[in-house]
Amino acid sequence: MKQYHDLVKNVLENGVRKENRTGTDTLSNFAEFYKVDLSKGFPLLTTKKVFFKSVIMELLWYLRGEDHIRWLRDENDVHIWDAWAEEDGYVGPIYPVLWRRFPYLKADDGSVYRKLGEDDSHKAWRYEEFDQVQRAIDMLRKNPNSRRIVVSTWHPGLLDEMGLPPCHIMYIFNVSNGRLNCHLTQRSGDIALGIPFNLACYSALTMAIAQDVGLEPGVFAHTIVDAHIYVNHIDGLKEQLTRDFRPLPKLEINRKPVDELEYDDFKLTGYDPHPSIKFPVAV
Ligand code: DHF
Ligand code: TMP
Repeated sequence: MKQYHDLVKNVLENGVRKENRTGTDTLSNFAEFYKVDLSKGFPLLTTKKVFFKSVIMELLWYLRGEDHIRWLRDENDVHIWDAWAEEDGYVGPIYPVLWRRFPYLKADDGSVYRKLGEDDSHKAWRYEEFDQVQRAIDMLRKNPNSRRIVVSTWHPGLLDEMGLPPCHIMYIFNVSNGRLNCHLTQRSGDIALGIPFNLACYSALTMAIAQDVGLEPGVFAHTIVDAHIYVNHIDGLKEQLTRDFRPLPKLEINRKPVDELEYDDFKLTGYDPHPSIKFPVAV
């Protein structure tokens, strides 16, 4: 994928060295953007092996609405979230909860906030959960031209309860010529480690939702606000840049409602990558 290699080159050449909370410095560019056409193959990098199973399991875990990693780590042996979880698997209200059970309050009269200056002490407030993914699917069916098909994961009131505040802070679906496009806004992106996963995960999500609502997959577009390379990833990435591109694999997803999808419904063919490259993760 040329787009990914261009991103790597651009940050290697122009990145500004920055300290950060992890103790490993980064080279960082502000506001990077690229897009890929999902009709031209599935964007799983071919210049290093990306673990497809981990990508899909992470996506299915996001769709489950849980606040712990037990299904991912203990039942499915995927360990990419282990470092951010407590021993019993608790990670707090991160993506799965924010996608499927975004918390808010509602009063017995239907109001969802206290109007400025209002005395609401006579109202009973209840905890409610908002399923943003289901709303997106419903809107894509009923009103695909809507420009409001947004899933947002930034909840200031919950940040202190999270193992890691969300990096993917919103995604927007957009339908054009019967094709489903998705734009992801990422506040912070680890180019060697996280980005190849994120790009594949959201591309698979777009394809999974497209088949459910009867659209063709379109474009995946990605904005990364702090796009960075950890300095201990530079050598590995330079090695990766010397490798030649191979044809992209194909992903086929069985026709099913998104909530019924399992790993075996995702069929990847023609994936023949260069060997994996070990990049240490900054926790
Ligand atoms: N922190 C940092 N510093 N960078 C990240 O990319 C990151 N990603 C997170 C959580 N925190 C993070 C969630 N996503 C791996 C991939 C994605 C991911 C977390 C970890 C990872 O370890 N990938 C390895 C092994 C893959 C596997 O075993 O399946 C890789 O080589 O790609
Ligand atoms: P931060 O919260 O200080 O920005 O650190 C988060 C790090 O994790 C940062 O390097 C970005 C990276 N990251 C990704 O690139 N993709 C992901 O999906 C996640 C969860 C994190």
